[in-house]
Amino acid sequence: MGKVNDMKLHTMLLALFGTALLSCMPGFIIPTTMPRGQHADHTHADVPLSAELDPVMPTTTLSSAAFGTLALVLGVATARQRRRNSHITAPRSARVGVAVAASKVECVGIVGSSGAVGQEMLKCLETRKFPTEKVRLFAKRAAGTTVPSVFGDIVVEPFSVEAAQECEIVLMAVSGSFSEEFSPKIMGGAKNTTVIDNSSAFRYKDDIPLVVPEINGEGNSSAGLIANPNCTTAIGAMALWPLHQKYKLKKVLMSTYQAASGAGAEGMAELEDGLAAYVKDGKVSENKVFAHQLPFNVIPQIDAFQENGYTKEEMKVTWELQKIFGLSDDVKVACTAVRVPTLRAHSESITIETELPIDPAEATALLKDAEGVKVVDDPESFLYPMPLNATGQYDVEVGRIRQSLIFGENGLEFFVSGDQLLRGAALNAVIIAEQAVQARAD
Ligand code: 2RA
Repeated sequence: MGKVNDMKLHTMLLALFGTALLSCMPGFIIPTTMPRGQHADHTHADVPLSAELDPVMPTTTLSSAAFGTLALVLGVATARQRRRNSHITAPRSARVGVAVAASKVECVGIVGSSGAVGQEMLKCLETRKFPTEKVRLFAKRAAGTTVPSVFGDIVVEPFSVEAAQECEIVLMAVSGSFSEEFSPKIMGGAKNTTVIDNSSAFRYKDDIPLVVPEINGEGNSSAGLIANPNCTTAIGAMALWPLHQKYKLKKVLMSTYQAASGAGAEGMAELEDGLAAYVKDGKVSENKVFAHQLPFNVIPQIDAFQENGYTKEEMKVTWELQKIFGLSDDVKVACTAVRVPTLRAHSESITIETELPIDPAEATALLKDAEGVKVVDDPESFLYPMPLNATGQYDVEVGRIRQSLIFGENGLEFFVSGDQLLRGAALNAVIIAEQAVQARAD
């Protein structure tokens, strides 16, 4: 075999191996590029990777040898990091649902089940052994297909309010406009259906609870309609809440590093295709989803700019932390949200000023005990939160914990990485559902 053929074979093997390796990694999703309606990053829907009722579901299929090589590098790095972190304990957030084992419902429905969030919801129901007899899946284009699951083979159904109302719990992984129209129609009915909505449609309505279950689930789990927060808020909230309880937040300054998948399957595809084109032709392909080229770049704009100069993504952090934590108006929260060329898991650099003096060692001990938080903070051993490690994990990683040079003994700085499809979407919704099952039994 000639040298060129040898090289081709070598490259193909690398591609195949890289792809196979990634497909074995839980939570590491590589999308096939299936065109959907295009949306610029600043206007994208609030439910990443899930469309109205028939989102693209990324699966592991890569054709480009160049990208396979990239996948190999990413895969090896992830596996290596996982091994280095193998001392870290299993997710504590799993404990939140344990109490529901004694209660059970007949049916849980997922609307928008073929999107990434919908699929992650099913995985969470499975891995957490959700106490239900049956799971029903609703989607448009995927209707009629069969999804094997631990609940048996599930035939995906076309959505109808009547069918969804046959479930006691319905998880909505759809766009804001779809949810706005149908969630109120689904809730209640013969089964007194509880709707848990992952869109932004109801988040800021006074009479709808906005819930991170470990924080304000209690007392909110018997509501007919419960909203899930934006992923950026949910990830930061996990670290901020225990600190707020003990030291009382005065100011929160957040800068985010948000993965391409926050902008949907098209966002991931644009990053991958751009990198593949660069490897092949030395030129990144044209951006359509993001306002600018994402490969080799960072973009300080996510969602639309508001009159005050902040983007909507940034204001969501302010509005939602205020609502979930019940913060008074004199607690100030500000965020700068930035898109970075990673595939999955968002990271956040957070600085806080607190009313009470805050000692980094004491704060670290507090965070180690906090539900849904994993402290990864051993800089000497190069251990700190990173999106590659946070991918596929229930817990949000917190590290780089240090006294703030700005706020002195009343200030702390830290870095957070969390899987936004899990903590920021599917897992959060499923834990809310577990609490709702318990509330129905009480
Ligand atoms: C993003 N947080 O990353 C948004 C998705 N809701 O774009």
